[in-house]
Amino acid sequence: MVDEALSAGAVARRLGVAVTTLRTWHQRYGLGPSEHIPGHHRRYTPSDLVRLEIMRRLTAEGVSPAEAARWARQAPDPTANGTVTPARVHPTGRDGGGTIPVGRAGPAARGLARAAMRLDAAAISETIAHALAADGVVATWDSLLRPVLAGIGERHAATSGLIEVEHLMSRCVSEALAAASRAKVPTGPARILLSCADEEQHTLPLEALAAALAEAGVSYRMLGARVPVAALVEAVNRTGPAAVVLWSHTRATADPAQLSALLAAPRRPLLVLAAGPGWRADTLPAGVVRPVDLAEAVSLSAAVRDALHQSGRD
Ligand code: B12
Repeated sequence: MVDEALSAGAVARRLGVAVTTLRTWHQRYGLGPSEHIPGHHRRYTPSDLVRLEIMRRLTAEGVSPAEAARWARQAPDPTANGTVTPARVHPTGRDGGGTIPVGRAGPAARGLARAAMRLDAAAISETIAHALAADGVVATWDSLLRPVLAGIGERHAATSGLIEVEHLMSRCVSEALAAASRAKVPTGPARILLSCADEEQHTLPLEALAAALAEAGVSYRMLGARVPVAALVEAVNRTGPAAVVLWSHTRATADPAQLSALLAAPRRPLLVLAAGPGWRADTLPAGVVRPVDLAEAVSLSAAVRDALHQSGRD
């Protein structure tokens, strides 16, 4: 441990904060160096560093230092050799304690985050349905749902907790997006195929895309989660889509061979979109397009549908 332990100066440089800030975090919030060798200055261990990194990230997002410190202290010890004890001890109250950071998102997102912490499904659903009706799918996704989902992910990464919040929230988001999709079923042939990569379970962004396409009057087919590549190619060959959107949320599911298989399919789509943060730009086969957000995925899909329509091929 001694070898790995760091001085306050070294930790400050790594985190990009002043040494005085570290001192304040130590004195006020107990996030100090835990390695003590008699006769030497105290040193920061890798576990201390993990806690301080959480503290830095959350305070940068606007979470109060006291609140950030509470989450930081709960972080599992990464050096505990398989015996990580996730912080499931929630400090206070019905909402399980703590908050979900939503960055600069507005009051609706804060309200949604609080409802999620309380596991208040009715309030979650009501907030999302209201936003969808008032602002449409893309704005609701970008300004309300994404910040809260990302905040839940952030908290989960810091504490290993909130799995129940993540599941309830996912369920409510799915239901609301499905209801929005059902409310405006587009007519015309479904020329856009939406699919998750093999073993990919993160479907919500694709569900948002489906609802946004429905809202824009673009027909689609949704294959959903965990689609093996052979099944994806089979669906392409049977339905001849103009565009395929393949979602990967994590590196683990982002095998570019899936994209190559689409490009090599007998009924090769005009457009193959590699969507989601899992894909690495430098590993994508030539000819694959990577949309940066929901709005771009919608406009690219609509453009391909329109091009097909104008050429009289649909
Ligand atoms: C909800 C959720 C789940 C739900 C999914 C439910 C569902 N039906 O989708 C469940 C519980 C199933 C789940 C499971 C898992 N999850 Co999860 N999950 C999440 C969470 C909280 C939100 C996912 C989401 O919808 N994100 C959408 C938005 C919020 O993502 P974003 O980054 O802002 O979006 C970017 C781009 O995607 C783009 N964009 C945004 N929207 C759109 C839309 C379109 C159409 C396009 C083109 C682009 C685009 O713009 C953004 C800018 O970068 C994330 C946290 C997170 N930050 O994403 C973790 C997260 C993705 N999950 C994570 C993990 C580890 C898992 C599990 C492995 C956990 C486990 N141990 O079992 C499994 C994975 C299973 C699998 N093989 O797929 C990690 C991934 C870490 C990594 N990078 O590898 C995350 C980041 C949480 C974390 N911080 O640890 N998860």
